[in-house]
Formats: sequence, C-alpha cells, structure tokens
Amino acid sequence: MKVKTPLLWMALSAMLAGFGGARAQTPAPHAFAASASAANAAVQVQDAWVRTAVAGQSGTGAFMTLTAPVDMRLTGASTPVAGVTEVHEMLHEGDTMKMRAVQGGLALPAGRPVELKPGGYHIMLMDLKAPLPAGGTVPLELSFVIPPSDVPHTQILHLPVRAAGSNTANATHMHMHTQ
Ligand SMILES: [Cu+2]
Repeated sequence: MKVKTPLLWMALSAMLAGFGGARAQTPAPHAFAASASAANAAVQVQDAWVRTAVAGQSGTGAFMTLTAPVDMRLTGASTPVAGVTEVHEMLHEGDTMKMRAVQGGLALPAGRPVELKPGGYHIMLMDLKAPLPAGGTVPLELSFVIPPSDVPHTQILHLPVRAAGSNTANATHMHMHTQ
C-alpha cells in the first residue's frame, strides 16, 4: 500500500492536470492537429437529391454538388435502400453513352465544386429494395479519402427524392447557366 498509493495519486494528478488544462493551455500538438484535420475534412454538399423510382425499377441515381476543403476523393457510397451503390462516370463509346464505376474514386480538388448530375458523374443505386416515391427521403453515406491516406472519412446525408426535371432541379440548372 505504501507503494501503490503514491503511484495512484500521481496517475490521478496527471489525469486531472491533463483534463483541466487541455482546453486552456496545454498545446497537445499532435492530438489537436489530428482532430482539426478530421473536422476540416467535411465536404460541403449542395443540391443533393435522389431520382424517383417506380415499383419494379432496379436502379436510380443520386446527384449533388460536392466541394472538398482539401484535395479528396469520393471513393464510395452506401444506402439501405439499394443492394449496390457505386460512384459512376459517363463515357462516350462510339455513338452511345455508357456508364461505369469510377476507378480509384472521383477526384475532388480543394475548393472546387464537382457536380454529380444526370448525364455526368452520379451515384448509382442498384438492386433497389423498394420504390422511391417523390417526397421521400433516402439516407446515403458517402466515403472519402484524403490522398495519400486511405483512411475513410464518412458523411451521412438525407436526400430528398424528386422526379427528374422537377422545379428545384431545373432552378439549379438554370441558375448555373445564367451566372
Ligand atoms: Cu450509373
């Protein structure tokens, strides 16, 4: 007991000093740098929506504009309403447009808005579990990395379900072209 007590007291003092002083004065450079970069890694999401799907329809798309605070990549997505969710790009192949999964993730250059829209990059929801009527909401988790790190940063969104060409989508489209 003569040995344990002072050791315990020292441990407690160290903990209390750490907790009490952390916010006001303790620099703790590594811990602070790590939490700051994780917090700043939040990607700005604008005009996000999911296209409606009728009963029996196997797939649909999610669209949005993403602006990353630092160079990042959108590496994946998932939602409980779809069996498979992929980040897709559109490619010209002869006279036809085809789509395929973006290899290595979609680049999001720091501060530059990247638009995911019908006919371009999109998040593909396949193997839909149920119809997606207009007015509903779809939860969608996005996964990002900050190269060269491959540690995933995830963000959960709740996207409104809309018909393609709905007023809001049109307004966004027109707004972008008149600027
Ligand atoms: Cu697709």
